[in-house]
Amino acid sequence: MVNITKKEAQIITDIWNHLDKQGTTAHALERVFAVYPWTTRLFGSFNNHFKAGDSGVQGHATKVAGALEKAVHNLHDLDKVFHQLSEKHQTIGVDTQNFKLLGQTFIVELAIQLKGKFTPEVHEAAFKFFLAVAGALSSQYH
Ligand code: HNI
Repeated sequence: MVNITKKEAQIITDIWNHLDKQGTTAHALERVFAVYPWTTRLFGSFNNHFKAGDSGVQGHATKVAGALEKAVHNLHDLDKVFHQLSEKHQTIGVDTQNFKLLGQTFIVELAIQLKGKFTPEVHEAAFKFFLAVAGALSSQYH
């Protein structure tokens, strides 16, 4: 269980509210597909089009960003919020390690966008957020 402090929750909410959610998520996906090519394995329907602007990636970014939006608003109840989504990912056959990889590339996108505002505190808060999300998405795997 990740303990997100009140201050960290505030930072996470602040960043999220000011973010280009769709664009950032699409770029984080492009990056995860490029840096960890095995993550493309379950996206055969994308026909090898893994750039942020490609329609498959855009469509998936909408779904992922929608789920992250829910997470930001339920930081202390993530296992419950992601119960079904965790089951779904297990059924599809997504390796739980991949959740952490996407968290990493999302943080890279945040660093690029926030520039001077990307402080160690922001990094830490974002890191804990994605650790909590990955934990919740893994919670129903057995
Ligand atoms: Ni993920 C479907 C959310 C990481 C592979 N994923 C979804 C859906 C949501 C979602 C929402 C749609 C569910 C539905 O239709 O009922 N995925 C998230 C979130 C993260 C994440 C919040 C992490 C932050 N998913 C990943 C990763 C992979 C992944 C890292 C693989 C590398 N997801 C899938 C696949 C599907 C999927 C495959 C089914 C295809 C699709 O597009 O719906």
